[in-house]
Amino acid sequence: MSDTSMFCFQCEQTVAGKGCTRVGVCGKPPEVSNKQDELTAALIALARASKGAAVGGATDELVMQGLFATVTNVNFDAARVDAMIAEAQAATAKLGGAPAYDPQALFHGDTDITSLRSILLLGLRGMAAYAWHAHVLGVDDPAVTAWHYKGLLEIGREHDVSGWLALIMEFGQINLKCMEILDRANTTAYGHPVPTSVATTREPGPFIVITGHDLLDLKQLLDQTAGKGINIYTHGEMLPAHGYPVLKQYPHLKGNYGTAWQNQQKEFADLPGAIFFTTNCIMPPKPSYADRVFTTSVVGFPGIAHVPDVHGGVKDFSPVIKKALALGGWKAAEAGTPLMTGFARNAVLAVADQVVGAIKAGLVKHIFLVGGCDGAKPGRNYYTEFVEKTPKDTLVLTLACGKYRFNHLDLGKIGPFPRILDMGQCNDAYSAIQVAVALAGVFKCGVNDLPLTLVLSWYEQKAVCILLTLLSLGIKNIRIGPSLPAFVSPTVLNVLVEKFGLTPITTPDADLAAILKK
Ligand code: SF4
Ligand code: SF3
Repeated sequence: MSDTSMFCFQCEQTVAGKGCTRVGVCGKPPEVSNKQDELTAALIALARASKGAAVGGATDELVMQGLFATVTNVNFDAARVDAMIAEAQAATAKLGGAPAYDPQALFHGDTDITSLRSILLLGLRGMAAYAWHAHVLGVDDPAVTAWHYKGLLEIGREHDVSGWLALIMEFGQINLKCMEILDRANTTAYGHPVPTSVATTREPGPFIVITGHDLLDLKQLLDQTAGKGINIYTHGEMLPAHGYPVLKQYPHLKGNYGTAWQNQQKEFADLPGAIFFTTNCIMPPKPSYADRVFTTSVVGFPGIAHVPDVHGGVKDFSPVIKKALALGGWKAAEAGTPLMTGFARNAVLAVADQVVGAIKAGLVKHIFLVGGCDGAKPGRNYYTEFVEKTPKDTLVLTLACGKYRFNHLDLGKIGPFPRILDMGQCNDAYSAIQVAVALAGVFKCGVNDLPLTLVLSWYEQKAVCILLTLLSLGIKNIRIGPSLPAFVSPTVLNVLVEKFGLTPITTPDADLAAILKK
């Protein structure tokens, strides 16, 4: 690849639904895109050197972070990617070396094989993010850690279609385990989420907006800002943090500001507070607020201040705090309508008998899980309209940043439940799976026989790994939008449609009619 050309088709907003070849729609320049491919190739060589087994210690961390750094809207900093390539090469040499992998081979070649290889690689990138979140809380699973290496090793090998499909299904099961350890890590550290009303009122005074998915960063920031007259507001995927008992006890965790990631350039313009990105999704910061943006962990953007990791310790947030104090915050209060969150598996299963009773009594005729990523495309209004049009005797479970399309709607209640139940971040897809499995247990049927339909929105690679987990569990007839992934070839799509009944979304009216007539 020359310095001016690139190839990336890993997210939903890719150019013309085919691939970004000059510059990413996300803002990723060719230099960074090509370096990310080089990093992936260097990690494949490392996995070859380790023969697909986990090496341990800092090398495991490098593998997780190296994959996580290539997720959409995580790292735009070529120097940081270069440093990770050098680390991967050094780790490979330490293991005695291995044949190099050609980065050009990643996304080129036979269309169907490239599609299957990409599905596995992109899923693996998503899982690495979840594994990292569990790891920073001290929770690892040897099988999950090892599968990062195994996946990379296999991506560097030749397989036929059935070989790739078998690997993809095996990966789906490993990712389920990964999501289980993350759920355990979060609930052990912060307690089980409880239903919580989150204020969106702005209060006068200095503040920090924290976004992304990392709850440990939030906890450390809350500790370091306690008693300093600084308010903390969540943004994007950090909203569900308010439901955790350990986090919600901090009085200066004031509420939520803004909506999903794609609105950040508008919502952060001239914001009189510091903005802290713990993970994706970062967009190129505009000059009106770039001086108050901070990143940490694998997130990076050239010229943007970075809070370094402290291995197993406490990060130093003093530059963020200093910036928030200097900016002074909002001058006056501004009222907002509260949002509900905290309906994770423990909260829902605690009232499982009431949910089951409501289904048996015909008060709840159907449950929809409308979850996934948000994004900028106009077609995403589908999800707002879909939820608005769900009949009054149905419940809507939701998770991840796609919820901002409808979490402000008041759809009323069924008995004690609001009709929209926010189960958490995309990380909490495990909660939704557990609820579905528990309901199937009560009704003595399979998940596919429940009055439950999954209507998913995807954008980046974490959604890919969750989808693969759902498929590996045999969950059928999932509806997916707003458009189909560019990396799924027509032949592979046919397999997914035939085997799993995966269905692209059409219109809310047509889809609701089709779902409810069953
Ligand atoms: Fe394009 Fe998405 Fe890749 Fe960015 S991450 S370069 S928008 S496909
Ligand atoms: Fe959102 Fe980026 Fe995927 Fe965690 S924050 S769901 S898009």
